[in-house]
This record gives sequence, C-alpha cells and structure tokens, in this order.
Amino acid sequence: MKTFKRYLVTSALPYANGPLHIGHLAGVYVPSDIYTRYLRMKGEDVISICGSDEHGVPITLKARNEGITPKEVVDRYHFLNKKAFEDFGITFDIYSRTSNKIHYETASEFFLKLYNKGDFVEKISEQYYDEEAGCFLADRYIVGTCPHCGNENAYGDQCEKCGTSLSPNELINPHSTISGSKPVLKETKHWYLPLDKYEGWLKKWILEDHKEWKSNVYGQCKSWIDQGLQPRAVSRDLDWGVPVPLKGAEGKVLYVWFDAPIGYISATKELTPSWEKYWKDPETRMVHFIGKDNIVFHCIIFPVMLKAEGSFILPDNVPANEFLNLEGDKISTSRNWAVWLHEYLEDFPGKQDVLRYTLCANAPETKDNDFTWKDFQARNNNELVAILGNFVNRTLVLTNNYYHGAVPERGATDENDESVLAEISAIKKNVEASLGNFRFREALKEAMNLARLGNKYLADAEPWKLVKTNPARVKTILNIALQITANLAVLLEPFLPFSMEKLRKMTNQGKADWANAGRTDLLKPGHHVNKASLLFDKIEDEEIRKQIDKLHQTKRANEQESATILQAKEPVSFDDFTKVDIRTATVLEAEKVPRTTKLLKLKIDTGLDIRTIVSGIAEYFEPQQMIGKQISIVANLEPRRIKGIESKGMILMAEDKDGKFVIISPEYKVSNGSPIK
Ligand code: B3M
Ligand code: ZN
Repeated sequence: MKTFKRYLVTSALPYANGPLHIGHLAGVYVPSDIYTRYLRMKGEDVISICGSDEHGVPITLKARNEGITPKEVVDRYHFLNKKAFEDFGITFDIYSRTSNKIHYETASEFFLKLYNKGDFVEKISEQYYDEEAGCFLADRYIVGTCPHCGNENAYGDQCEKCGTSLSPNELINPHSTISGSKPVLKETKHWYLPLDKYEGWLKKWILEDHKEWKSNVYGQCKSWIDQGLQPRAVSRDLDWGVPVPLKGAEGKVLYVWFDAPIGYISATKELTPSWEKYWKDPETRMVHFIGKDNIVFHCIIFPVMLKAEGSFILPDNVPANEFLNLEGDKISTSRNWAVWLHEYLEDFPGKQDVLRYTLCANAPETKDNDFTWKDFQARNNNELVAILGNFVNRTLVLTNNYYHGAVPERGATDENDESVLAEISAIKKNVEASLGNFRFREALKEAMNLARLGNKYLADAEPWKLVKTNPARVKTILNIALQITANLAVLLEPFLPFSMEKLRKMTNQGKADWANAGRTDLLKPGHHVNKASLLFDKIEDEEIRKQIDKLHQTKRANEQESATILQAKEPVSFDDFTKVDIRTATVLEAEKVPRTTKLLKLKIDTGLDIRTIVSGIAEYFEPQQMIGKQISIVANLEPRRIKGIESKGMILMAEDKDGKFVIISPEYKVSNGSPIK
C-alpha cells in the first residue's frame, strides 16, 4: 500500500440554513473525527478542514420566508453549528465559512484560471425569467410538475418525491416561487464545465485506479459515467454568491456547487501559510468525508475542476456514507423529524460520547440505517455501562483496595494469561486495519472486544475470591487487567474522546499515543492510579420515554398540519368525472427502471391491450410483489415519456399523511378492463 507524508481530511461543508442533527454526525462528522483523531494519535501530519456552506438558493429562500437577509441566516447557523461541533468533540483544525473574503478571492481566481485557459464552454440559452420580480429563476426559485412522477411541487433542480434531478425547462406548468407568476423564457449567458471531455479520464481514474473505493461510492460513479456526462453550468443568475469575475457578468454568481468545494482550499489557506503542501504535493493523501447525496460532486465534478486547474492533487478516497433514519422515518428538517444536537445536549448533558458511540456502532456505512431511542438506551446500558464501564471500574477499585492504587507486579503467567496478553496486540492490529479501510463500526466493535475480553478475564479469574488464599496470583491478574484498561484508554480515544480522557486521568496515563497501543507494559509496576469514578451511567426508561413522546408530538403536529393542507378539491360535473376511464388491470411483468430509485416499469394487461406503465412505486414495492397483482388504472391518460419509456396510463394509489402508500386493488379478482365507476 502507498504510504503518505501527510493527510488532508475534509468533511462536507454543512449549509448554514439550519441546525445540525444526528444524521449529520453519523454520516460525515463522527467518522471524519475518528479518522483524524486516529491519525493525530499516530503522530501523522494531518489537518481536518470544514466550515459553513453559505451560498445556494435554500439560504436565500429561507431569508425571504423569514423576512431577513441571507447574511443574517448564515450568521445565525454558522455560529450555532460551529458550537455544536465543538460541543461534540469534533476536532476540526478550522471551521471556516464560504462568505469569507479569502474564499471569494480563491473561488474567483479558480474560475478565472479555467476561464483563461479556455476550459469552459460559454453558452447562451433560454431560461425562465420572472417578469414581476424582474429576475431569472434558478434552481429552487421555480417549481412545477415533475415530468417523471407528477409531483406538483418539484423544484427546478430536483424532484424531491421521485429523486430525479431536473432542469427548470423540464417542469410542466412552471411557476415562480417569488411571485407565483408564470415565467417567460429569456436569453442568458452561462459558463459550462465540459464534463463530457473528461469521461475517458474519469473512467481510468475512478473505475480502474480506484477500485478500492466503497462499493456505494464506486457504484454511483460508475452509473454516472456509464450514462454519459454532460457539460454542467457553473454559474447562475442570482444575487447571492461569489460574483462571476468577468466584465459583463453582472447579476451572475458562481453555482454553489462550484464554489463550495473550493471552500476546502480557502479554509486551508486561512488555516496555514503552508497550505500548498496539503493541496499540491502528491505525497499528501486527500480524503473527503461526505453523505451519499454529495457523491457526484466530490467524485466527478470537483475532481474535474481540480484536474482542469492542473496544479492540485485529487482525492485518494471518498468514504461516503448512506443515510440515517430516525425511528423508521426519513430525517426531515421541514417536518422537524430529527434529533437536534443542541437539544440532545440539553436533555443529556455530558453524554456526548454516548451519542458518538451509538452513531458509530450503528453507522449507515453500507446501507441506510435507523436510529431508535431504544437502541440508544441499550447501547448505553448494555455496552458502555455493563461492559466497558464495569470492567474499568472493577479493575481500578480492586487496585485501590488491594494495593492503594499502585500497579502490582506481574508474576508467573499461565496459558490463559498469555493468550489474553497476546489478544491485546491482535485487537490493536484489527482496529488499525478497520480504521485504515474506513470501517468505523467494525473498528469500534473490535476495540470494545478488548473490554469484553477484560470483563471475561476478571469474571473467570475471580481475584476477589483468591485474594486471601493466593495473593501473588491476584497481583498478576490485576496487572493484566490494568494493561487492558490502559490499552482501552488508547484504542477507544478516537471514538469516545471525553470518556477516555477521563479514564486516562484515572490511570495517570498522560496523552493518548497510538504507538502505545498493543503494549502489555503500559502501566509499570508501582505506577499509581487514581480513585475510580463512573465513566457511564445507566439511562432510565423514563428518559427514553420522554424522547419518544417528543417525537410523537412532532408526528401529531405534522398530521394536523397536513390535514389542513389536504383541502377538498373543487366540485366537478358528473360528465367530467365519466371522462376519466378507470379500469381494472393485472400486472404481468415488473422491473426497476435502471438508474432510478423510485420507478418501476410494469407491463400490464388492461383487458383492452397489453401496455407499459411507469410508476413511482419502486420504494414501496419490489418488482416481484407486483407481478400478478390486480390493480386499478386510469386507462385514458395521455401517454408520457418517462426516462425514455412511453408510459400509457396511471396506477391508482392512496398515500396517507405519514407518506404510506397502498395500491388500490379490487376486493376480488374480476376480469381485466372492468370499468370502475
Ligand atoms: N453543502 C452539504 C449538503 O449537501 C453541502 C456540502 C458541500 S461540500 C463542498 O447538505
Ligand atoms: Zn418526480
């Protein structure tokens, strides 16, 4: 394996338009912090870079809604989020912001360098313009009906219902979110990064040279590349962002996804005058920690920017995580379905490590995962308290009771002692291997195995029974238990920094140094340990019930709100109603539409014909479940092309307030094509 001289670790810059929740920590910041703490403990030259992403339409929209300026929005959340990271022991070397002057300069320079080399394609195109408000409607300033799933509130850049990324011109019945008016098309000039020209290079760089990337990351890159890449606009008609640094480009700013990753560079410049060695020396290993929705930007677009620029290194790995759900439901800021970090700390003061532990032990490393309060309680009570805390406490209490806190000599050892001692260094190696491969859950589990081993060792050896009859043996047992304790204080430091610092104070160990891990003479005979105090305490049912109640209240509030949103529609005449041809039909074949997560392609027998319908139900039904099912359809809906497939008709479904989907099927099987009236 290649060895590196230094490390540049970046963590996705959170948008400064809302507070942070457990999903952020689990997906990006706990893993990146574990990784950087580990490297620091090994004495590596490492810097960890993060900051607020302060541009983009969601920020200006929030400002509009609240009647304040974008600057006020980002100021509020920048400081709140910076503090939340500090409170949870996320040790960035810098937490910068993309509204800083140095960032404006860096991003402008970067753009100009590419511009002057002729790397951009300049294109005049027609884009939607709001005549009432007098501005172009970029990204989320425009909403309309999604051409893929019929969602009436799809944004100009993405439909949140079916997950498809869109351009404003694809929306049906578009309207402005500023004035509500129907926009007109107007010509405007923008600059495009020709991703298509880099296809061959990306194929080699990722698909051949980075086969070691996590399979979720590699897979997403492959599917993007295989699909063929298009030029991407890197500018927008907006007034919030880094201005396009060209004459005649007034009213245009850099697209937020162009400037934000450059934020990593600006932040490094702000941190250290020797920033260039981190960004330009091929002996630096750059690692981007991100969530899965950021994969293309970090694996395709930013690398193309860096490559085009020419003087920068590329990321060596991009360990993206999947998403964390909460109690079975997608975390959502707008529905307040989240555990907010600042609220957690109010309810569980001093228990940062418990959350760090739970989020790492249950991290969405390879698939989406669920956070539940019951699991949180169990992890605390059954693992942190019962295994780790219990072992450490017993060891220190006995050492104090028997030897006034002085580490006893290790005398003759038996076979079991030797295998326990050998296990210490074996576990250390396993933890290292897992951390090196970004498998943080596995690393944590392995480190906890040392505490399990210690617990079992004491339980089997029962020094409290031997102390009268065989005091020499007890000295050996406690010496070994103390070496395990001291190793735990090192191995678990990246994961549980608050508690391990406390533990090292108890053992008088000083700074955690990875070079000490695996050693069986960490605490020398005669070395003094302090009195034991509890590292973790039990979390009672009552506390968990409160949290679950809080979520239930949120759910109820959301239900009330959506009940008021779902008002009755205008009356229609019977004649109008009969125009809709609703019939029974049977699904003959079903398959997923490639490169989509929500769409199924169904071949159905309508009694009239055999036809294809594309439906946004793939999240709720496996293709297999649909085959043979009798359903009801709107048979005379005008055909639409969805992902290049002609879809003739629509399947009837019901969606309840919680977003639960059911298919409307006849009570008994009837012949296909029976009219529903
Ligand atoms: N601001 C985070 C997000 O998508 C986005 C990351 C930018 S990293 C350069 O929530
Ligand atoms: Zn859609």
